[in-house]
Amino acid sequence: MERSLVLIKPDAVRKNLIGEVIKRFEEDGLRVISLKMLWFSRKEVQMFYKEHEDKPFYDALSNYMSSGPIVALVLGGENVIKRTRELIGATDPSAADKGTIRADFGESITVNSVHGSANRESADTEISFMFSQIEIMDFNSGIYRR
Ligand code: IDP
Ligand code: MG
Repeated sequence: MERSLVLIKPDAVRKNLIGEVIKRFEEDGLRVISLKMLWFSRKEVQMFYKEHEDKPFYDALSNYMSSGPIVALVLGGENVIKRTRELIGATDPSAADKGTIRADFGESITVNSVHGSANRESADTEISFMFSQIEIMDFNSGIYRR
């Protein structure tokens, strides 16, 4: 079954939205198969977002993502990557569809509350960066059947 890496970013943690964000994924039928809280150093943010190292926003992104604690989740489910990105909404909250997490809570194109993996390859890389294998539940085990 497909997996995605989600980060509840520092602004959302600061605004007390951890439960609200997780609720949106759970209500869509997606499953939390791992979860933890941590505080990225700038260097760790830069490793996580290495694909953006040449972008003009890399420095601002590094500052923002290391400004406070985040919550990292692994979600499992059918089409979880696409469904998660739909629930999160477009990168720029002002352009995101009504009812998406970023439209409801994002503050700017940088401070946009949540990260979701873009594709399977990124999901695998990001999950391995954030979690060890024994921290991730087996989505195919019986406990995840409804
Ligand atoms: P995504 O999070 O929607 O996949 P990406 O293009 O992968 O968007 O960018 C990663 C993160 O970098 C965004 O979520 C946002 O926090 C920040 N970011 C992206 N584009 C811009 C921009 O044009 N200006 C400032 N910050 C940006
Ligand atoms: Mg991205």
